[in-house]
Amino acid sequence: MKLYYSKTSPYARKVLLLAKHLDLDNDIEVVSTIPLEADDAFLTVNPLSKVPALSQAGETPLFDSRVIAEFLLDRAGMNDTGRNKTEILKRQALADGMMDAAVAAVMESKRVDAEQSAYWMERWHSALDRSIACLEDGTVNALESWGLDSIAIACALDYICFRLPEVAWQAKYPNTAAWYERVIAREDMQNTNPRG
Ligand SMILES: N[C@@H](CCC(=O)N[C@@H](CS)C(=O)NCC(=O)O)C(=O)O
Repeated sequence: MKLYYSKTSPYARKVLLLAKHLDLDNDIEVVSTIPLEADDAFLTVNPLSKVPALSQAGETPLFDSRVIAEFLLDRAGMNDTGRNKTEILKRQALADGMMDAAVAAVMESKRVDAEQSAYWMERWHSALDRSIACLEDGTVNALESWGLDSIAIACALDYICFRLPEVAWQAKYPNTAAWYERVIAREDMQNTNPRG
């Protein structure tokens, strides 16, 4: 399997960490990809021109990160069912939404000042603050072990620290900060550090 990957993409990091967690990473060749410079070969894998995407011989390619995560969990025979699964997917949705807001804010900040929207910046930053408040109010306590939901949340929080250090959420949300400090020290998180 080929995983089209960018080390600065929190969605791609989520998928790679999940594959490692499921012991499937040896089946995966990581293909470093810059989606904004996508060539025709990559566009046939993902017409949306986004990472991550996953291709396998004889199968249609898979995207986005949520679909790839389901595929990996099924392949490993480790997928949950029922209410437990719904809660895991909800926590992943929160994490992915945090990534969406953070990535959008980062992209907006790269536009020339006169073209930036203060309205959208405020909406994305407010969404981030409410989402971390939601983690602090209970979601972070519900993370029982390392798996899709905790991986997704760890990737989202670390992306905010990496790209939006001005958000400075740790002092306001100490339970979440303590959880983040624990998971960021993991070897797999260190090995997929997007910095540098
Ligand atoms: N919903 C998608 C989001 C993926 C995404 O937005 N990836 C970004 C990198 S962080 C990308 O490839 N952007 C290129 C573009 O938007 O053209 C997923 O979960 O995989």
